[in-house]
Amino acid sequence: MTHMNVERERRTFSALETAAFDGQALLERGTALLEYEPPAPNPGRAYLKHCRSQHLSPTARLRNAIENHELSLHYQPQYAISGGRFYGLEALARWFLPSGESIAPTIFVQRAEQNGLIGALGAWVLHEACTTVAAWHRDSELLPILCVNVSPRQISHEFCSVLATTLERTGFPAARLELEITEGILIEQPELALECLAQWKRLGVRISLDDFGTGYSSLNYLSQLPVDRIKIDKSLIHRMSAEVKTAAIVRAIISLGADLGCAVLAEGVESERQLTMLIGMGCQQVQGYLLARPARADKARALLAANQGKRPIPHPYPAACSATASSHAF
Ligand SMILES: [Ca+2]
Repeated sequence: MTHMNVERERRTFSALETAAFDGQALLERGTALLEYEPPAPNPGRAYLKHCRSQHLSPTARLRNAIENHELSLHYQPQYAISGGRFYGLEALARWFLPSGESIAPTIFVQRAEQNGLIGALGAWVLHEACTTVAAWHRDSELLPILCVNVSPRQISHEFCSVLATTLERTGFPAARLELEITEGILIEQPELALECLAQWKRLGVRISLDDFGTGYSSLNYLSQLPVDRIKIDKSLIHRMSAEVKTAAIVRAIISLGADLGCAVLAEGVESERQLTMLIGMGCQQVQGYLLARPARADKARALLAANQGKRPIPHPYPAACSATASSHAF
């Protein structure tokens, strides 16, 4: 560990102590304070350059990558603030070219959404994540909450079938799977979206509302969607230390979550100040580079093992969020 890392760790631990956060346990588990890696410059240009070198269109190249399993998954830990306990893992798709360059997820996910490949990409991510973590469970009883992002463009009856089939074939317990959606799912085909979410709930899967606080963020969505957890968008977390009004919004979302019986997680926590503020506001869960960055499956598994031993994590939040949710959660 470099001197900079050591110093950063020391300062962060001090902040955690001040906030009565169980930072010691967190740090001892070796998960904290990994260096922030800036995104590659001009990620779109690197992708186009690569496609030209392969004499393929960007869409055809992506299709090949999905079919040939060139993508991989990284897993970013999430922590419960109380006790600094490992809460779960968010699966994140990554694409590394043979040259070692990586294609930013924003580039290939957007292209997949625009060119009809999002179904195949989403199905692969779900299957790969469930297969990987189900194997951890079989081998060593490790079973975190597994969070998988679902694009609004994936919402379909076909995806519901993919979900049911994946759970059945991989043996991954539905109650440990959490699908992350955004309010965008209600914009294009709201009736279909609500139908699909009801099907997910019938399968026993949990649902979180991702990127909350951006876009429309209509409170009406919260009453319509059967969500179990709210994830506060990282843009709010980044701005709240400098903007009093943004801090007030974050505090209000945390309070709203508590009133609705939803867990609330803050995304993109990158500084001690942000963490201390969130603890003061009563936030329950955090995710971000301050604590741990996304890691390859083997590293994520090692982190989980170091944090949890061989004990499964107790179910983190028993109640669904909205009145609508309870009608679906049978
Ligand atoms: Ca997410």
